[in-house]
Formats: sequence, C-alpha cells, structure tokens
Amino acid sequence: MHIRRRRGWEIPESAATPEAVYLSRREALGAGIGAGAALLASPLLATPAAAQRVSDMPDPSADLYPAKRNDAYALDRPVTPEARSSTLNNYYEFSYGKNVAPSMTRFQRRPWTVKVDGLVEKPFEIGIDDLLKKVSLEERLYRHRCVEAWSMAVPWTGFPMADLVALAAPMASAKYIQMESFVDPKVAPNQRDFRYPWPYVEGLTLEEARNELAFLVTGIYGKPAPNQFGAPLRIALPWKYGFKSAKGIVRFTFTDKQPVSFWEAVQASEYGFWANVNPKVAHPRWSQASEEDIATGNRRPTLLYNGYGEQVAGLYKGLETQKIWY
Ligand SMILES: Nc1nc2c(c(=O)[nH]1)N[C@H]1C(S)=C(S)[C@@H](COP(=O)(O)O)O[C@H]1N2
Ligand SMILES: [Mo]
Repeated sequence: MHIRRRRGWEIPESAATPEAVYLSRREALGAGIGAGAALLASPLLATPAAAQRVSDMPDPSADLYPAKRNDAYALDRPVTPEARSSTLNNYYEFSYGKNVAPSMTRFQRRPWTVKVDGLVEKPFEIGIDDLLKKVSLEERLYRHRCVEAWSMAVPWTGFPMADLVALAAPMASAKYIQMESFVDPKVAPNQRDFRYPWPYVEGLTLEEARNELAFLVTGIYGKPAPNQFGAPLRIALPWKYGFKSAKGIVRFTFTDKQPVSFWEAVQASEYGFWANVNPKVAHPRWSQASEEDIATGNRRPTLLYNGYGEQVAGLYKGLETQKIWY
C-alpha cells in the first residue's frame, strides 16, 4: 500500500467537527466497502456504459468562451495547470476529500435558476442562460488562497458582482448579500449528512459586493467551468479565504442583517464573517504566515488581503483593530 505524508491542509476544513474527523477516518479505513454497495444500487450507474452521464452533458453557454481577458488583473506567479487545480478542490456537498469530480456524476448544470430576493425593488428569478445575456463575460487572472494554507492562480471567466447588484436594484435599507448554494441530496451525497447546516451559505457587505474584485464566475481556463469548480455559477473573492467563495449559487438575498455563513455556523471560533487574508492572524489550526503553491509545492509568504490591498483596504478603514479576520 502506498503511504505518504499528510500535508497540513490535508486535515481539511471539514475536520472542524469531531464527527467529521471520525467520518473521514472511516472513509479512509473503510476503503469503500459501503460505497461499493451504493454504486451497485445506483440506477444511474447501472445504465449502459455508452449512455452519457448527466454530469458530462455539453454546456449550452460554451459559445461564449473564450472571453476577452481583462489585463487589469495580472499575476505575480504562473497560472496553476488545470490538471492540478481541477483535482484538488473543496466542495463538501460532494466529498470531504480533495478529489471531488468523481463524486459529481449526478450533478446537472441545467436547468439552473438563480433567485434574487430580499430588500430589492423587484425580486426575480432568472435562468442562468438568460442571466448570461444580461452581462458580458471577461477573463481575469486571480490568486486564490484557502484558509488551509494552500494557494493557486487561475484564469476565471465571469462578470462583476456589481453588475448583479445593479440588476437587483437593492433598497437603501439593504446592507448585506447572503449567497446560497443549491440543495439536492439526491445529487450531493453529503447533504444527507445532517450534522452540517446545508445549504452552504456565505455573505458579503453590499460595499464588498460592489468592489471591482468581487467576480461572479461561470468559467475557467477559457471554457465553462468544470463541475468541481462550482458550475454553473460561483463567486471569486480573491482577497478573502477560499471558503467565502461559494459554489453552485442559486440565490442572492439582500438583507439588513449580517449573514451567518456555513462555516461560522459549524464552528464560530474558527470562521468568521470577514475572512480577509491576513498573514499576521493565525487560524487555530493553520498559521497564515505562508502558503503552499499546489502546483509546485513551494512555499511563499502570504500577503495582506492576498496582495489585493490596493483595491480593498479602503473597505476596512477603522476596522483594523477589531478581530475581524475570521
Ligand atoms: N458550495 C460550496 N462552496 C464552496 C465550498 C464548499 O464546500 N461548498 N468550499 C469552499 C472552499 S473551503 C474553498 S477553498 C473553495 C475552493 O474552490 P476551488 O475548488 O475552485 O479551488 O470553494 C469554496 N466554496
Ligand atoms: Mo478553503
């Protein structure tokens, strides 16, 4: 049996509860005896091998790619190869491990409806392809930093979150946006794990959502995003830890109350609302002073706001002394 050293980030965010530690250990030890039985029982996998899996269906928005690159967002490091970034993901609805794609065989990217509600002039629901007609896609090179102290750099395709805020026409009383991921336990096996408060929820202040960096992502590497990256709609907030960047988003609720995020609900002592990247504030389980590049394994010092201070520092004026980083 091939045994290798576990790296720090392989004791993942999902280990935030003792139950999850037990579960992942059982998964590792059990070598999938239970999982094997589940596969046999699965009607989807019992279909002829020639039948196309729903998760492999072509994306109807493929013609929109590649989108023009916006050169305002440059990198200080090479782009992470897709072979690496697409096999080291966090998507707990599907897997508590990092190789998520194989657990997504039942995921379907269409139909996909996005709901905009709460403190807005006219709440609405819109299909993802109609939403794509109302915005224009561009490509941006962004760094991405997980609180587990690993990082990558990728070419996302998407549109500014500010454009969605404009479509929503928030009322003056709206101060925050809550983002919700999809719920479908038939598709996402871990949503049957009632120890977690599904759906995955994240939140931003309205001011953060309007910041130029807040980017709603539909694609990566010049094509529609593969499922494990959070297709067909996720967000990228490169100055915050990765857990703020919800995947598989189906709802944006404008509110006057600070949203309680998924991880905050699980373990408030470890995860807070702001989650701005800060090398000086250690997470209880991970120093944030440096990070490991998932492509090269090299470590580099972590930068305040993940190096995006020029764009976002102004959002936090006067808050620096608060313990706001988790
Ligand atoms: N719905 C949902 N969104 C999620 C997560 C998740 O488990 N579920 N994980 C988060 C975490 S912890 C990180 S680091 C990023 C990972 O994004 P990537 O797999 O594209 O690198 O997605 C975030 N968004
Ligand atoms: Mo993360």
